[in-house]
Amino acid sequence: MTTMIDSQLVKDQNDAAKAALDYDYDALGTQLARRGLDIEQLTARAQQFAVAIPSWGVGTGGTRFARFPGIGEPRNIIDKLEDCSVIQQLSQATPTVSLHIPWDTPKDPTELKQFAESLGLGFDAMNSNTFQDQVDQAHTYKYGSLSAANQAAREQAVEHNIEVIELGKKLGSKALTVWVGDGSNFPGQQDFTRGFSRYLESTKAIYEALPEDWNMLLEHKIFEPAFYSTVIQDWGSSYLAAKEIGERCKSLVDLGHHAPNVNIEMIVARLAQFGKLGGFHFNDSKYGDDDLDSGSINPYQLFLVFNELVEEELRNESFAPFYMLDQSHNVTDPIESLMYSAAEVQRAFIKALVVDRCGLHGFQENNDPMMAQATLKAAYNLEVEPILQMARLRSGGAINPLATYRASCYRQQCGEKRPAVKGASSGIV
Ligand SMILES: [Mn+2]
Repeated sequence: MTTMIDSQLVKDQNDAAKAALDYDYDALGTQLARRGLDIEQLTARAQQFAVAIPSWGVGTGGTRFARFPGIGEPRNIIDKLEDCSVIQQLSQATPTVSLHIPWDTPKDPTELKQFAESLGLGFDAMNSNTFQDQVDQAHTYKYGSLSAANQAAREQAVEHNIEVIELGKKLGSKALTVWVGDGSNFPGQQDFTRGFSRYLESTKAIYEALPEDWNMLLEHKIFEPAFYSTVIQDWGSSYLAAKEIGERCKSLVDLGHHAPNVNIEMIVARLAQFGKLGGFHFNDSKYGDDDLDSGSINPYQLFLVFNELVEEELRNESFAPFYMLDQSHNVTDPIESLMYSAAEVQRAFIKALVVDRCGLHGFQENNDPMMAQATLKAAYNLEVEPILQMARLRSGGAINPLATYRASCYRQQCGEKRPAVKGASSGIV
């Protein structure tokens, strides 16, 4: 397997950090034992944890309004996969990549799959794109795609999604994520009911092309680019559509796609209870769909989401939603941000495993809100960093991914071998 960062450098960095880690790990192990928990089991769970990297997330400089190109930014899917492999090499929590088509359309899918495998990477959910027009496209999506009034535009959008499925089959993917920007800017512009009916008809046609072992994930978003109404604007619309379309069609929750203060963890519980929670796009936000790094603004919310996921896992052994990061902004090195975010999501998961479930359920049933919330906080406030560090070390990653990455000078090397491309495309969804 090819590693982009010299494994000797990773080892040297780890050797220097190992004594402190052993001390912290032992101390945490003792503390967890007092709570009746085995640190080794938690570390094994951390090692098994995986979240996919969005191919668009490794691009530097993109915002909705302008681009500020960064040093050595990836120019194509090959460069993007190399950057993703650095994230995986050091974090050991991101073994797969989620592609966006046509941004990442490969010339030869078989070659791309082999190249990814040589870097130790696989492919997660495929993302279609009918929210912008491509060069040489016959019918515009200006007034919608899967729900468009124009039948030819709808057929074109369905056909594109089926092409994405076909490509994904060659790459070893197992899911198609569909997000459409379809909606309206003015009251009266579109008929809510007819638009939703057309969307259902189109997505059913896509679902018919879905392989037996695939899932179709519907991503809802409250607004933008449409500012008055959006066809799949909330989890209710997403759930209704997923239920209409078929058993393997489920809802995908992007944490940034809700109104401020919405109780996202309860949405997660609702969808999971009825077998329709298909996956996540993890990110964080202060105001809207900010696409900031996971856990950077509201880490407690992320923990509460995982608290619901762990509850569901206990109820349903086959529960296995798709986990993806979805972030992109322009002030950090994306490799650093994605490594850090993957660890934040992993941290929320481990903390949720630390919750005294039995105690919590008792406090809930006996109406003791004080102790119920204190039980959650007792897990949330625990510093589980030594578990994450040990999991990375044992999986062959870096105890301290950021420090090791900076010591490698990978970005500077990219700056030399990847000359800047002016006006390269980037996108946020
Ligand atoms: Mn998303």
